[in-house]
Amino acid sequence: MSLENFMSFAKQCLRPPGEGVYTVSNAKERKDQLHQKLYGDHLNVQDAWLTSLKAGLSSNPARVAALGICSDTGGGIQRGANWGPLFLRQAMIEQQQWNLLDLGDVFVVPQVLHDKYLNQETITKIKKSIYNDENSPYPVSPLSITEEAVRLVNESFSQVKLFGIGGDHSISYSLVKAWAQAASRKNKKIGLIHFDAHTDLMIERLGIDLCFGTWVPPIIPLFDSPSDIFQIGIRSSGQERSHWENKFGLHQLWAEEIKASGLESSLNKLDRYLSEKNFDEVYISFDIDALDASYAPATGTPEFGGLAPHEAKLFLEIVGKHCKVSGADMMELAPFVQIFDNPQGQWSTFTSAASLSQTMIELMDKN
Ligand SMILES: [Mn+2]
Repeated sequence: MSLENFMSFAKQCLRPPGEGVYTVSNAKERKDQLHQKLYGDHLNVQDAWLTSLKAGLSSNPARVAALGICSDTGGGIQRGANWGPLFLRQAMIEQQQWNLLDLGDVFVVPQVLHDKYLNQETITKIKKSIYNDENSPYPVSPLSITEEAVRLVNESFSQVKLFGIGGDHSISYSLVKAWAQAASRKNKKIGLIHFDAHTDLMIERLGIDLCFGTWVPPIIPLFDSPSDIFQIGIRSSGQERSHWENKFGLHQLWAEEIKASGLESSLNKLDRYLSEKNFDEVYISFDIDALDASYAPATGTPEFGGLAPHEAKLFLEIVGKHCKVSGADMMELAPFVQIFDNPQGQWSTFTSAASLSQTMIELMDKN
């Protein structure tokens, strides 16, 4: 029954991989290329996707499943992260690293973010347009649909761990929220390891409390203690580290501290933190701007002075050494953003993101 529930949700709210960005003729070649790689010469992509989805979800072995969320409505400096899921899949396929169960993409109406910001009239109109049913029980905005997707997967397929691909970082609000609620129902002691150049700790930005800069505060109460959240790579902030740590009670390791005290001692710091915390399960949220802008310029707010990909990988491995990683995401990949004059920017961003995603998926697969 719950497989049927999920399949009807998928038919309404999800689309085949790469199809979450609504286009009629644009990007057709790129989407076709991905479908050819995933489903061979299948003429009907929708059928091929639903068949593989059903088979994947009804088989028992534990596995990692990918969910693309092609929304950049919660972003705001440079948009374009809606193309992240399609491009990351392609990069990982090129590196022969795509052997996940692919749930597909959340179907995104690009002008809406979360259902709580919409009036009833708008919700009804969107339901009529995208579900052909103004009384549909499903939500209509990307963050709300994402939350429902994670909830349904956790409820019915406990063998599946979700890897989310963004999209702007507001999506992690939904991913982490639904993951944390599922874990706390099982009485698990949970932690969040968050890689980012920015703290994402604003209470509101221009009055919006769920966006790329504000998604962390609303998820803090879902942890036993704010100190169960550890942020790595912070460097672009109007406030000092002590301001954030005192205000919120979480831990931060800034990029300049990593440079000043050396990689070894910074890795040890995370190592000690994780041994003391002894989490049952952790979630890793990775904003690609945690990497230095020379490696990852194709993102909404690239920042210099950040981590090199191999340094980020070492931090991830420390997490995997201590903890069961039961959820993860890769966020803020914006292939068409070109802020700096760097012709290799798109390539290096996606090569780095693909290999770090692969590391996170391996950690999730491991236990
Ligand atoms: Mn972020």
